[in-house]
Formats: sequence, C-alpha cells, structure tokens
Amino acid sequence: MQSADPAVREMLDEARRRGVETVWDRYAAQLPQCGFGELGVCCRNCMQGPCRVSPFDDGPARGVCGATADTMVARNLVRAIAAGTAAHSGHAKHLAHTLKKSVQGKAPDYPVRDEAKLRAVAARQGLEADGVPAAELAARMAEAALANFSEGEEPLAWTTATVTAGRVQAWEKLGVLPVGIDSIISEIMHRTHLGVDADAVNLLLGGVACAVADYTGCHLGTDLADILFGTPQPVVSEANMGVLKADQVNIALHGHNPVLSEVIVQVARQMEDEAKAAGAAGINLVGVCCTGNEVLMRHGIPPATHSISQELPMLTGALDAMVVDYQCVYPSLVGVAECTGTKIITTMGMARITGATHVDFEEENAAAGARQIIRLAIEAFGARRGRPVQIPQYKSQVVAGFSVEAIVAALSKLDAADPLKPVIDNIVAGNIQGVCLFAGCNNVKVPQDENYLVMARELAARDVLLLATGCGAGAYARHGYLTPEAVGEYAGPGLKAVLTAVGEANGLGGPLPLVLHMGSCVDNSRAVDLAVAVANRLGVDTAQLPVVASAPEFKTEKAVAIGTWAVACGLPTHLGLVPPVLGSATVTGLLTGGIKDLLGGYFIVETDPVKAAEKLFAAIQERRRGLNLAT
Ligand code: XCC
Ligand code: SF4
Repeated sequence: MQSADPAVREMLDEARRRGVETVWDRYAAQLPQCGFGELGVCCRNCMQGPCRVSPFDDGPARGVCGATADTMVARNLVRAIAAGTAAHSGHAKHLAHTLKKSVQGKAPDYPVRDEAKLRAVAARQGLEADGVPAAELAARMAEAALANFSEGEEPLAWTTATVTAGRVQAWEKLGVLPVGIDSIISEIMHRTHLGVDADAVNLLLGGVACAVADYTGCHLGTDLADILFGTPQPVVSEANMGVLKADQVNIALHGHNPVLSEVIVQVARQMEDEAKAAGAAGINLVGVCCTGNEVLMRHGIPPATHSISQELPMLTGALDAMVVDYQCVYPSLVGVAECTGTKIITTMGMARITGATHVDFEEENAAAGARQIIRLAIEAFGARRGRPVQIPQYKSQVVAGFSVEAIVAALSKLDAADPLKPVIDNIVAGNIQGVCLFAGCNNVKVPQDENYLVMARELAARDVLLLATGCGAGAYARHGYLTPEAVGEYAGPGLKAVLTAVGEANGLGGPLPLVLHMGSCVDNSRAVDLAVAVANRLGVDTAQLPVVASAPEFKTEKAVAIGTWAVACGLPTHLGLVPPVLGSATVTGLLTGGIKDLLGGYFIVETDPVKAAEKLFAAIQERRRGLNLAT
C-alpha cells in the first residue's frame, strides 16, 4: 500500500493510467538507496571526499582526514538540525520584517489584526506596554523579535520566557542555551567544517543548542503570525481532494509562510465577480502542507492534501493554480503541471523552480501581487473549461483551530477561575493518562498516514489526549480524526468523558475532536506552551510530565530539528523511521539512552506503529510513577 488515503490511491491510479510520474515512482527508481548514506557514514564536507567508512570492519575505518564514523554521523546530524533551524527561523524572520514594514507604513495590507496577542506577548517578553499605543508596541515587538537572530551576550528572550525555569537551568548547565539563532546556525556550519569539532558528544550538544534555537524560531513564527493575522479559534471545515470544485477556479496554497496566503484569502473574496465573468461559479481556495494548515486554522480554508501526495490534486484536472511560497514544495510539481494544465506559481525570490511562473511577491504591494496571481488562475480556468475532471469524492469533516488560547477558553467554561484545573484533575485521576503530540511529515518510505492512524487509535484507546500539527494534523484531517465522531469510535472511556464534558460545557452538544489540531509545524510551539502552562501550574518541569511526542512519518531536516528540541524539552520522542545514525554506536546510544540523564527526553526509534504506541504509553506510565500518579 502506498497510501492509506483512498483519494490518493484513486489519483495514483489516474497518474499510472496517464503515465505521469509521482514521488512513489521516483522513490522506486532510487532503490536500493546508498547503504553508507542510510547509516550516516558518508562525508562530503571537503574536496578530498566523498569519504565513507564501513561500519563492519571490512573497509576503511576513517575518512581521508581521519574522521571516524562517530564524527561523520554526528556532523551530518547536526548539519541537518542547522538546516531545519534555518528554515523555521527564516520563516519567523520574514514575519518579523513584515511586522516592521507594517509599522513603518510600508506594508499597508498588513495591519496588526490581533492587538490582544500583541499585548500578551509583550507582557510575557517584559516589553513595556502600559499605555503604549499598539503601533508603537508593534514596532518594539518587531525589534525585540529581530534581536533574537544576531549574536548577543545573553540567552535569547524568546527561549527563556517561554519554557519552564527548570528547562532554562538544565540547558544552562549543559551549555546549550544559544545566544543568537543565526549565529548558532553559523556556528554549526563552522564546527562541522573539515578539521574543527571531531568529538561526537560535543557535536551533539552543539546540535541540541541549535535545536533550542529552532524551538525559539518556531515560537517567534507562531507569535508573529498570530499578531499579524489573528490567533486561531475553533473552526469547522473539510479535508481531502473532494473539496475541489469542478465549476470553480481552484487555487491551492502550498508551502509554509502565511504572509502571502493571508492576502490571497482576503483578495480572493473581492475577485469573485471576475471569476464569474470568466464563467466560473466562484473562487475555491484549498490548502496543501503547512500554508494549508495556516489558512485552515485562521480561515477554515479546506486542505486538499499533504506532503508526499502534493502532486496529486493536479491529476483531478480541476486544479487551476498552485501557489507556493517555500519549504516542502517538490520541484516535480512543474512536470506534473505540464500534463494537467495547472499553473505553478512561485512567489519568493529565494524559492524559484525552473519552468514555473514566477510572480515576485513583496509585502509593499501584497494585494496587487495577490490579484495578479488569482488572475493567472482565472485564466487557467478559462483554458480548462469544458474539459472533463475527475475529483475523488472523498472528504472528511474537520474541526481545527486549537491554539492554546482557544483550548484555555474552552476549558474556562468548566472552571473560569483556574482553566487548567480540569485537565490537571483528570490527568491526576487517570481519566487522561497523558498527552501525545503528533508532529511531522509524510515520508515515501512509509505507507502514507498509516503510522499516524494506527498510533492515534492505540493511544486514544489508552486514554491519551492527542495533539497534532503539520502534515500529521493533515493526515488526521483527511481521515476524519479531527471530529467528535472519532471520539465515539476510538477514545477510551476516560478520554471520552473528558472530551465530552469540555464539549458540552461549550455548547457543542458533543465532545471535542479526538485529535486537537494546533496548527503548522512552527506551531509545535503551541504544544510547548500548553505543556509549560501545565508544568508551571503543577510546579514541576516539562521533563517530568506524562507528555510524549511522536514523528511517525518524519521527512525533513526541520523535523529533525523539532524532534531534537522535543527531547531537549524533556519529552520521550518517537521516530517512526530509522534516522541515519546507526553507523555510530556512540551517537545512537546517546540519542536513545544517555541523553535522558542530561535532558530527561530521549528518542524512541520504532517502525512498527503498534509497538511504538506501546512504548510511548510505557514512557507515559513511567512519568506518572515519577509524579506518584496511579498507573
Ligand atoms: Fe513539510 Fe510543514 Fe513536514 Fe509537512 S510536516 S512535510 S516539514 S509541510 Ni512540518
Ligand atoms: Fe573525507 Fe574528512 Fe573531507 Fe569528510 S572532511 S570528505 S571525511 S577528508
């Protein structure tokens, strides 16, 4: 099976019928993949290489410069963390500049939409806010945010203000508190250069510091997006390719940064008449990947698909344009689009694809750029009129929009004075055994969505509260797990009672959804906020909580960075694929064992989703025992 999603399977059949190549074909063509690369023992860090060392004593044990397997594996891993950090924090920095342009009057399409969030973040960050007008405060916020990137003398404001005091202490003791996001990325590139850091343990600690910077960048990304575009509130929508509409101009928003897609959402509403003049019934925006998550969370835009199946909505023949910003956008989209007539529109100067249409997007002229993009889609609709389409008739209901603010508001209906109390009481009583955050991607090496679905069912049956972000949340969206109905099907009695009590207190007439969708990948920071609030309320550290994380189908370097900071936050963190570290027993042992003594968190590598759920549940039980809670 290539995918657990029936819409994806239907479109894969269509792709085969038409001879269109997809990610699955290209993966098959790569097999067998390089065994040295899989183990992490291949190095290309200088021009004397590539070097590779044999893990089986049947070849050279060192690279030309003398680097060992331990050095190579550690260097490769921490370089991946640095790349992921660059991506997440680049996204955050982009938003900080947008906020800055907004307050300077240079970006008229970007008013501060959430002054309450602006003031809340300012208060948390210790920015003087009393009596300060919103515009002035936003200007200070942009500067305060940007100050996290360059090299300072102190730990980063967005790191220390957003985690428990216990974490700050633990990180300080280990020397893994970064003093600049860009500077630690740069430092990792330096220390992994030929002839610098050759000690695997020291390298990994550098990687942890960089991952803490990644966490910081993610948090900045979430905060700034909320300030500019609004903090998500619960929203009802639908997901999967059945959300495409044959008679409308269908535009997919793909990538990560909401800076463009937000404006497209606004402008599309004003351009309905233009679409109708071209013979369409309207404009239908749909999401892909994390840009899709952003516009789902804030506007209820329905996601069409995620991650490895991103090529397939085009095979319906109904997708007129795919607008991409950056990250996780497969260059193969252009080739598929040639067969289907879809316009692939790149928008960021630093992320172009040969053969795509490029509309250079600038905050200064955002609405004009968005209009130009939508016009291209309307033109493409005109060209496809009358041609048959095949839209897989699969879509699931979705309830999303669970920011921490939204969760706390929902809980406050049970206890207005102490909103976290109901959650804590239920964790203590064992109705909720613990919490699992599902994050990360799909990976072509795993049947799409399968690990997510199996693990959610296994853990929900054991009364574990489930949170999700990124393409993991997307998987749950497409399979109907973000619904109250899924609670009846899969939740254990304790979890079901709690979700129902909260739902009913909020007048929903039923439970909250089985899985709470917290947003895009940078929004994993929201899950940390929730854990930190619970930990602070209990007077413990996040490393003691019965909270675990899982990336059952992770793919990107960003996911490697997130997984590492989840461990740094003290969480037992599951990986559903084997990362390229097995070439070094030292590195493997440290990540899955030794690191626990240093940080509380550690990696659990398990490719079988049933066993993975068992192991995560055991980790939750261990934490419960540590807190003297009944198991
Ligand atoms: Fe990319 Fe965020 Fe992974 Fe999806 S989940 S494939 S990173 S879009 Ni972050
Ligand atoms: Fe080979 Fe060392 Fe150069 Fe890596 S850094 S390619 S191991 S010589």
